[in-house]
Amino acid sequence: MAGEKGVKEQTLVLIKPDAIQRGLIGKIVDRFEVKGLKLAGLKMMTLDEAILREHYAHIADKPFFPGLAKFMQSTPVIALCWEGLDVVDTVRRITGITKAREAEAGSIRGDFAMSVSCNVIHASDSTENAEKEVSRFFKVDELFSYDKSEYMHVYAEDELS
Ligand code: IDP
Ligand code: MG
Repeated sequence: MAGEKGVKEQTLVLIKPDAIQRGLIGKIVDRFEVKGLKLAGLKMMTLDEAILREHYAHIADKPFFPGLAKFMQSTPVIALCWEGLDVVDTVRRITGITKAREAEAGSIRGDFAMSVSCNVIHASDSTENAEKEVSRFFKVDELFSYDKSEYMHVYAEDELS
């Protein structure tokens, strides 16, 4: 059974600096688009210390954090808000596990990366965190609500309600 948000559930993806440098933006966006997800927001931004500390609060005391922060600030990142039924879990599955060289083939990290820290994208790990992260990276007027005609082919009628 779908979560209470149904097809309007949202999640945050960040395209990280390694993917920007390696020219993978289009390929990464394509994975989510062809899956049938709806893009609700997209922007390029540089991450300051404050947003990084908040976003990575759960690992801010790890020895690798300073290196990770430097990496995440080495280029702008691209923030995307994707929408769909159970989208948080779906996007995590498409993303693959943190240690990219061991991530499942077919996942984005499994197909495009080898590193633990340079693992091409971030994806929210729970519906609770997704809500916080979407509002951390997007202002209300940067998120868009619109009809996607393709949805009538992506979902069954009862899943859309
Ligand atoms: P996740 O991105 O798969 O959710 P988290 O544990 O939330 O993984 O860690 C956030 C990010 O911190 C990872 O995507 C990766 O870039 C970096 N990271 C996590 N663990 C390590 C590590 O052991 N060494 C270096 N970087 C790490
Ligand atoms: Mg995480």
